[in-house]
Amino acid sequence: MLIGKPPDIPSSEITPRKLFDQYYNRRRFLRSALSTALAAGAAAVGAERLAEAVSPRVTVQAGTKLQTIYSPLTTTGEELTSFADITQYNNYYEFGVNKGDPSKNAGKLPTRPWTVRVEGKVKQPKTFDIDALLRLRPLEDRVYRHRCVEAWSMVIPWVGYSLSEFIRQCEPLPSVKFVQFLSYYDRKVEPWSYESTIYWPYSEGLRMDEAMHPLALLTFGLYGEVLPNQDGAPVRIVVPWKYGFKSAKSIVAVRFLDKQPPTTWNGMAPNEYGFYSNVNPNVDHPRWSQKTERRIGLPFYAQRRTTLIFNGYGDQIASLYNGMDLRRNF
Ligand SMILES: Nc1nc2c(c(=O)[nH]1)N[C@H]1C(S)=C(S)[C@@H](COP(=O)(O)O)O[C@H]1N2
Ligand SMILES: [Mo]
Repeated sequence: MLIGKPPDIPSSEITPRKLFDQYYNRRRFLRSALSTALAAGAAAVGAERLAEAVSPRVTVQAGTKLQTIYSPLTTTGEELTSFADITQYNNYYEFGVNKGDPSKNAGKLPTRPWTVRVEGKVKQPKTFDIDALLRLRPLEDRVYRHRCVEAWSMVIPWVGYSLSEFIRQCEPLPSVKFVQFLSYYDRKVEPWSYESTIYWPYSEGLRMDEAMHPLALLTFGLYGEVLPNQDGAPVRIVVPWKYGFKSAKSIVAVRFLDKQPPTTWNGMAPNEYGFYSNVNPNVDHPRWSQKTERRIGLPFYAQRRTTLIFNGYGDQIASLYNGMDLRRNF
């Protein structure tokens, strides 16, 4: 974990929330030291670039800290899910179908060098280097609820900035209606992908107005550190009012389109996974209820809770769906 246990607090009293508050306080003092560290990191990346021709693609060391600022868009009031649960209970089918598989198997995902291609209806196609993306905007700490379509949930302190900030840099044409995200796929690195009959690479998409909403996050880290590979390193999408599968991991391409793109889960089972997939307790999955969810990491008697429409973000995003039948457009 990120910080050691302060000597004056018994470990029984340290909730993840307390840990994070302490972590915030410490960071206020450490900020200048951290920006120096970030600059040093950038220099190291430059050196790595030179070595690229002779050395294999590499993974950025787990635990690398990111310099962050507070975001008013953070969701407050709920206890954070522990770092252990966030990084050991994952859906990342390229690395296996069981929750514990990605943390065991994703170690070899090469996260440097890494680029994100921008394609489709844009002023000009371009490619962003991950380290340029990391410096595009100040990185924010944003705590969001995370609701999987499988009816479990977490509260995750992500690090990133609004996807809209990135999209503006992509210069999409005025005719663009949708944006598609494509995940990294290499069957040699991800032989577990054969366990499922999904169409690879993993593909997801959003309507442009959804993607431009400030809550949609281009995500580089969690708990103040670079994303662990199993959580979608080095860059992923997070859309907190939608089921988790809309949030594609390890993005290598972003495509701007005038038509709705094909997406992995919708293509596999369109009656089970709609394109919109807004969290909605009133529309059950054909095989199970969506009315309640299980909060991961709590004692079993405290796990069950009512699922909130739009995962509780309705005040901010419901107007995106004015006049739409959410049963039909599930
Ligand atoms: N490339 C890719 N992205 C993915 C998935 C996946 O299997 N492959 N699973 C999705 C699902 S179903 C969920 S719930 C979230 C899980 O994110 P987490 O493991 O960081 O909690 O990632 C989503 N993004
Ligand atoms: Mo999910």
